[in-house]
Amino acid sequence: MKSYFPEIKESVLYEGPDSKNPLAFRYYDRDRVVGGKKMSDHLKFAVCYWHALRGTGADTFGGGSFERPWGVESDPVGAAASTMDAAFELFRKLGVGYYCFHDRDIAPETHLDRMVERAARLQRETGVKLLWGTANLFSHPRYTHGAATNPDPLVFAHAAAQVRRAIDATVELGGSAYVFWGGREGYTTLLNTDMKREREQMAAFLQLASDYARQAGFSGTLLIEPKPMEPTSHQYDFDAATTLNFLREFDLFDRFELNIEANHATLARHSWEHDLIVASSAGKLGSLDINRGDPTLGWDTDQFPTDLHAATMAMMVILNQGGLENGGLNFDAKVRRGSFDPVDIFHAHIGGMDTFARALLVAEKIARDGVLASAIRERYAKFRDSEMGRKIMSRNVTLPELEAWAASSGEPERVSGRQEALENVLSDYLYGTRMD
Ligand code: XUL
Ligand code: CO
Repeated sequence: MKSYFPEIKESVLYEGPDSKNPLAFRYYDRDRVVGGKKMSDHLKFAVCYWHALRGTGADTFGGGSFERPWGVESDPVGAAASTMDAAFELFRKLGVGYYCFHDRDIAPETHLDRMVERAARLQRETGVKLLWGTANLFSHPRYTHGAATNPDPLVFAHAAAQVRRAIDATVELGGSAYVFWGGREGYTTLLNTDMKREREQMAAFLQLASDYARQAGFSGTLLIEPKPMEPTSHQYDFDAATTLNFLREFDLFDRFELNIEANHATLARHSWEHDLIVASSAGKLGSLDINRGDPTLGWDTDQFPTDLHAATMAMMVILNQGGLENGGLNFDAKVRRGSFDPVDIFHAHIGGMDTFARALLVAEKIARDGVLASAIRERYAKFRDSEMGRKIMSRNVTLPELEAWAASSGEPERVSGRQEALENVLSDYLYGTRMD
């Protein structure tokens, strides 16, 4: 059988932190037990099919720069088939357990069933599983003015048909989640937009689609992926808080969880951990897209994760909520335009997997030592452990009573937040000796 990545002989191996082999893992040691669970169970990495296999290197100033040995056949089904063979060779050699797809990356428009059959066979042969599927409701010109939020119900119907098929494909391939990303569900000008109506249309779409998923036997998690803008000027699923409000407003809260992408959070001017904590504290953090942006650029650059600090903060949130159940860590990242060799795809994933493996080790040690958690616990001790604190939290007090208490107790003691001291503790875990 043809090999698309002949540079990698069998599979990428763990060689330990001292290894200088650029095609080996230095931290990701899949069977190593961390906090009672295997690394590979904590870190359910998923290769993202669209960027890894279908990425061309195109940007807003130029077309594709990659020449790939797959997907070159003149008939579209043949091209889709060789792309899928290359995909599974990549998954297998990297040793990732999962992948994610859009319907349109694995198959041309009328050939989804055929490609799903091929994917099912390749999954059986390699043991690689589907983390989540989704429908591309943004590339086709019919979706120019949105899919569910389009002013034309016929476009809504096309989108519904496409989602139906993508859900069927996800069920057939045993996917543990299904994602809705509202690519063009937003506006580019309010001069032509009835925002109230468009948000109601979107709620109707999500209700119908989630009804269908359950009827079709999908028992996994339905996820919504917030993003503030791009390609629209404003997307209705702006960030985690906005999306949670939307779900509550339209009585959809029990049906969905969130897939929080790093670069989307930063485009909303949040840190990634901000959006992760917003989702997690509502009990709604289902899955993560683990790319990163470029702090000097204001668009979705979808770069591979290399930032140990950001990855550690993410792993702290995940550990704190006891894992992700049906979710995982989807890369949703692409190699840069100048990194056009197929082997660059390996370097990129190896770096990302090692970054998260290291972040897991740091986050688990931080949790085990309990230093940061106890700082937070102590900070709220007065509220938590006092009679007045409890009365406030149970709303069992009036403003005049609080006024009387304030008057009789005098000025509150001033307590430092110790931000810099805590930052130093974190740095010591990340770069110092607390991990030794
Ligand atoms: C776009 C994005 C999507 C979703 C799936 O910014 O992140 O690729 O992850 O549609
Ligand atoms: Co994404």
